[in-house]
Amino acid sequence: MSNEISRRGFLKRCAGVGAACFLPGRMLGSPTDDRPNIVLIVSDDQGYADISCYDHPKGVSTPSMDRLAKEGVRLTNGYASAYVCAPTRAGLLTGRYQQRFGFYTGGDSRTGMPTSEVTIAELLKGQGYATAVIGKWHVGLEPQYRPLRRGFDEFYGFLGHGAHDYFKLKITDEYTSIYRNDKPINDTGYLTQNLAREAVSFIERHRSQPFFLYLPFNAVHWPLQAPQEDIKRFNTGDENRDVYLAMLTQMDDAIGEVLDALERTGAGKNTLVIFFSDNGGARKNFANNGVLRDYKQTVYEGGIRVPFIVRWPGKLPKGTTCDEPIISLDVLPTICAAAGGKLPADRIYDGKNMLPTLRGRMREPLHDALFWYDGAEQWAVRVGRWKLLSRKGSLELYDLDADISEKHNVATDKPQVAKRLKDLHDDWRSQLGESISKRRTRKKPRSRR
Ligand SMILES: [Ca+2]
Repeated sequence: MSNEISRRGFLKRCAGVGAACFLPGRMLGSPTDDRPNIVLIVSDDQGYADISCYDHPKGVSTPSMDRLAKEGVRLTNGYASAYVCAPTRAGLLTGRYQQRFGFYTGGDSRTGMPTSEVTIAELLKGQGYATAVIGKWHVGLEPQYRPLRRGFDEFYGFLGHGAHDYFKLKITDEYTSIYRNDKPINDTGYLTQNLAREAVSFIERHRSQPFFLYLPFNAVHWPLQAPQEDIKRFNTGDENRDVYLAMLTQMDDAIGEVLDALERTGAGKNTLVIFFSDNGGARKNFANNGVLRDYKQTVYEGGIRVPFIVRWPGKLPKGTTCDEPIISLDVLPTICAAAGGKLPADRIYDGKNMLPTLRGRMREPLHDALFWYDGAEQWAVRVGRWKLLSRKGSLELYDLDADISEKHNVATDKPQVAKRLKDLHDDWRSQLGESISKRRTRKKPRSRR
């Protein structure tokens, strides 16, 4: 309860123009208002090799994603904060390890991201940004957890759960229908194209005002569905892989439409675009993670290292590569810094502003360590070249500089390194919150499952 009061107090302080916690003294929409627009694009379960500006197999072609890399910074050690969809999104929206507030699993999306958390949209909306989320929400189903209650002015998309049919867009039930703002709607077409349509509309309607567009595609998440004419363009020898590549192409085209809209409206000159995948490629969806070991659902690199690109014309280098380990939690502090604001002082932020790192001006690592934990049997910690992980009770140490594919467990050869990383992980674990789903079950023993 105290957190809730604290959050409300914070938002109240941020609500007025010139709020002390964010952009003091700047008049919205004035000629001196050079704050950037923000476009945050998240793909879903995209393989590390399923993007053609990274090492990729034959057949993968993503010219719009490549355009972002050509005009921005491509990260080779970009991580998601979880190996599945929902926890990554909770961390992304808050800039905090989602485990701090008890959000560990995909199932926790059914409980809902605690309302004591402050989202990036609330921070930006408080300063006069127009805000929209278009796509997959997945951090809460009940009314208090929905986008319009979490700082977004507009919503087009679905609330839950992780997957959505790409063609069946008629009203069904409360949770799987397509919504426009707070109402289910009947729609037609192919969902990825619809997300592009809505994103372009939002950009065109808000061209004269700083805006924040959060565009979480559900592509290329299961189910494998794409228009037949797109599937026919591929002939990998695996029909499922052909469908996946058609879905990927649809998403790349959609991103192209968004970039074109930014250019057409003139907004793109001062727009920070961040793109990454919410977790590694999924085995069941025929994704390709290249040299990385394993897939979504694991803490091996194939589950958590993802395509990650940042573009900001004139403010970040063009066509460069950054090898520094960063994590999706860094998105919120980076956006705040780009918008000229400061983070609320009433809570711990784990993410850090990436901009100096992306400009190549940081000699020190951005993070001392990065952590993962699913609340059950898998955890990992990365410090520099070393990564210690555990799955089902194992203890595995890898030198990622020498062994990106995690083939050679050196835990017994390097016991001191393993102990140092384990101690760091244990200390981090001691700071985490109780699972929100377990908490809810205990409070409401007879509530619905
Ligand atoms: Ca995902």
